[in-house]
Amino acid sequence: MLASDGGVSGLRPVSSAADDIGRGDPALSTRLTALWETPDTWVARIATVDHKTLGKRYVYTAFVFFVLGGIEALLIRLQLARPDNTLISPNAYNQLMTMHGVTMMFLFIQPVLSGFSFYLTPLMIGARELAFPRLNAFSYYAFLLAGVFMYASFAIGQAPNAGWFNYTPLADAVHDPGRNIDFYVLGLLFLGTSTTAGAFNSIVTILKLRAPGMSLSTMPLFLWSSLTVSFAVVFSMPAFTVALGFLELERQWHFAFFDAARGGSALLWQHLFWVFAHPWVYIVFLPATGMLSMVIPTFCRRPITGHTYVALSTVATGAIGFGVWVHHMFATGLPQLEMSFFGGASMLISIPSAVTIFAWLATMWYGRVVLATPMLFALAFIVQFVIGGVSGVMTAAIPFDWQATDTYFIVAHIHYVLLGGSVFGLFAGAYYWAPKAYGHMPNEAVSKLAFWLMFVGFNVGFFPMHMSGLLGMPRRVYTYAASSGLAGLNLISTVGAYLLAIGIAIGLWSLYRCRSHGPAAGANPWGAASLEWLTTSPPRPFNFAHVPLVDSRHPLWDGAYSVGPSLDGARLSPLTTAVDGEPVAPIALPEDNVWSVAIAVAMLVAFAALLARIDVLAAAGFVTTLLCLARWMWPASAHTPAAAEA
Ligand code: HEM
Ligand SMILES: [Cu+2]
Repeated sequence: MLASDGGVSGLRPVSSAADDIGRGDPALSTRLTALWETPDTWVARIATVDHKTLGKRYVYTAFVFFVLGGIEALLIRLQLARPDNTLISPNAYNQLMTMHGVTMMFLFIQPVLSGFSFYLTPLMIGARELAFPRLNAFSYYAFLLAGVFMYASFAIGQAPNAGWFNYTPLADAVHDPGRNIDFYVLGLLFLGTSTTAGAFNSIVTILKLRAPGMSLSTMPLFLWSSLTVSFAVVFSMPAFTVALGFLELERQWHFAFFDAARGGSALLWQHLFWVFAHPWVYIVFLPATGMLSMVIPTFCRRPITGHTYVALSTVATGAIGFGVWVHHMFATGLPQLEMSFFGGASMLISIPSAVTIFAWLATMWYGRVVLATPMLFALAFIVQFVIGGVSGVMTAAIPFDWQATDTYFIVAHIHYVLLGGSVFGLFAGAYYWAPKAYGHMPNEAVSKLAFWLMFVGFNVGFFPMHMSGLLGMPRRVYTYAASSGLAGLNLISTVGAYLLAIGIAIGLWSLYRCRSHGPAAGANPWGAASLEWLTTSPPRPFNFAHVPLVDSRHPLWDGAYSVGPSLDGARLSPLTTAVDGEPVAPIALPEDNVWSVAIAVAMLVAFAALLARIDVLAAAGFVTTLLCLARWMWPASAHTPAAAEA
């Protein structure tokens, strides 16, 4: 598609053959559609395992949680706009502040990035589905129901209230006797099953379902991020699961894991939590860098500089991320020598991130930058992430951390990384891939307005928090005294937050609108290089009519792909070797089914019963879960496809 179609000047597809695959053969299209399409009925829609449908559902659901978390943030900022404000009670403030953090970290940013990855991965690797489509459906429903479960806490006025990291002894049954913490613990245990299942799904898909010829060294960088964070989930989640399990055992059945008076250790929670949660910070950040590594080369019209180093840096960040957790515990009185190692490791980890940033800068330096909306978000990401990185390295210095910890300096730091970084990267990706998913271009003028409001609002809102923090404004307090001299900075922060919120609202609206409005996008509106731009926009139910065979990091720029077999005898996708992408055989993928949903519902019943302390019902829920699982795994003899014709 030429630039004039998309309204973005300066972009031209390099390969004009881009959207030709499978167009010439309508009979083939019909055959494949019959195999892969989900019928248009309610039951079928619930039972669907289509990665594009589920990926979009993931993203929409996560954005609903983003809006909820955003409303909580706006209430917090309203309360803090003036000193000695009485709008929100201390008790309500604790719940809003905790649910804001929990929502943003667990119900929004990780699921939304996963949703993108479930939608995009098969398209990027030339496959027809994820490796485990039914597991993907389970992941989605478990995520949805775990989120609903946690939000149900507001209905009885007992939302989690001990901060997103839920420290003991504050969170034990003595100090927090309501159901608040049980919602946190049981909800996150439930959600963890979804996250873990999704991680295994990504790992196997990326390693085994790549198009023939796509080796690890030629696969797109976004997939290196997905692969890295999926491994990080697999290795970090168990620590959190153990911590949550211990806490619930202590709260309900009087075990003594964290109670110092009975021989437990309150710090045990902090260790287990941060062994998980520091990697989590990368789990919710690296996918956004992966998105940038796709966006930047496209809008610089050249391959990324140092592809291999960016891939290695991603893996290195994921790995070193497991060795820095104690930097969250510098103020707990651990031995000096031990802490200094963690301080050093925390500084070290900035090196791979710097490598990635320099690779992007070099790409821009040698390329011809086109300032379309995705690229603007990418540039803002770089600026804001560098600021967040600098404040991060500052807090890795232990004496500085002692001054800054538990102040708004930290609130500024985390938002520069997670909002200025992850969320801006996410918007870069959303504007970049929306034309693929919807087939229409977003309105450039409205998108740019959204960008500038977000950029200005974010920096006006959050930069002053560095100052208010250094001046002594503690985090997690519901108000401050007029005499503290913090009123001016807080008012500025509140104004910025509301500007940011307006920008986000306009941005989300403009993205949603291009579902049905705007110029047609065509297969490859940005003239991008990777395989997802080879198929139609929006992609058909079977993604690719013919298996693409690839031989390059930039197949659409080099024209280095060819048309493989159509595999139209059953639901088939090619299986390849993990490293080189040598073809093995086509594999058959499962049909739509309702058991994934049934399992998620049975688990919801079990967790709700644990919360309500109805042990018999909880046991029944878990047994039903196992029965549904057995039914799910039962071999479907009638449908086993005959040996696939290659
Ligand atoms: C929509 C714009 C946002 C605004 C205006 C905002 C505002 C705030 C404020 C004022 C606090 C401090 C509350 C306190 O310490 O009393 C806070 C805490 C926090 N925010 Fe945000 N935030 C926003 C978006 C995000 C996003 C996108 C994320 C993560 C992806 C995030 C993650 C957190 C976390 C983890 C905390 C710490 C909660 C705790 O102390 O337990 N926020 N936010
Ligand atoms: Cu950390």
